[in-house]
Amino acid sequence: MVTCSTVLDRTPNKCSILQVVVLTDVDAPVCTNLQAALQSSLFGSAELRCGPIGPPTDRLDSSSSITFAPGWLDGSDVVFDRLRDDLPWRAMERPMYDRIVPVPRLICTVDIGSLGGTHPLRTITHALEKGLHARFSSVGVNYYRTGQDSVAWHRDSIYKTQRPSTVALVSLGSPRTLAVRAHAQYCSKTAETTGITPVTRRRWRLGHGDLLVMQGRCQRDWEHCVPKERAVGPRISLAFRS
Ligand SMILES: O=C(O)CCC(=O)C(=O)O
Repeated sequence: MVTCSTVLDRTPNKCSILQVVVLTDVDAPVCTNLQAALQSSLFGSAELRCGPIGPPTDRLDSSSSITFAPGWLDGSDVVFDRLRDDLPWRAMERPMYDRIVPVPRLICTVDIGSLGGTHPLRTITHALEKGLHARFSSVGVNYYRTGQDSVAWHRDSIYKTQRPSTVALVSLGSPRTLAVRAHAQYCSKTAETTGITPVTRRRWRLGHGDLLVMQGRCQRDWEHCVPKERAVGPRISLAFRS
């Protein structure tokens, strides 16, 4: 079912977008069972358990840091299967130049308060809130059906709040690369004021049950993406934003 349609201004010589989003409910999961597509990790089939969250593991600069915790979530197989099967996945379209193009992944936003007390997303949210001293009322969930699904370079829109932010990504399913690079404005401003261009690009391989947290000015001064890849299985990412 299409829940919101795009409206184009079709005045001659003009094609501007008045309203941008097309959301289409996707009835059936699009991929095969995780077990068939993924070699199960050592702890993937264990009972759900979240690990501790330590201090940042990587500094991007003096105000932005990354905490990478491989294998943070035990029991990831069950979480993957449940989210894939139960969430109301939606296909989305967006304008790009003068065309409307599909967003290359399925998406869903979950209101944590609407979930039952034993839902795995609640358990994960509580562990993240405790470990990061942050509040997360909703979670954006991405479903990458194949390696051709991806997310382009972007900053999460919370950067507009001007405050330091916390974005926690929990990765389930096939490993994918998360790349981070300095935002163009930040690069030129830093180079102008200090004469030094910041270290521009970092990458992390996010596997089944891994956690990666971006903190400080990561969303303002840096941008991130999940590039397309060949021959990878399905992946779900949970994006918690403070
Ligand atoms: O899938 C990921 O790990 C990243 C997701 C992301 O960048 C986003 O949802 O904005």
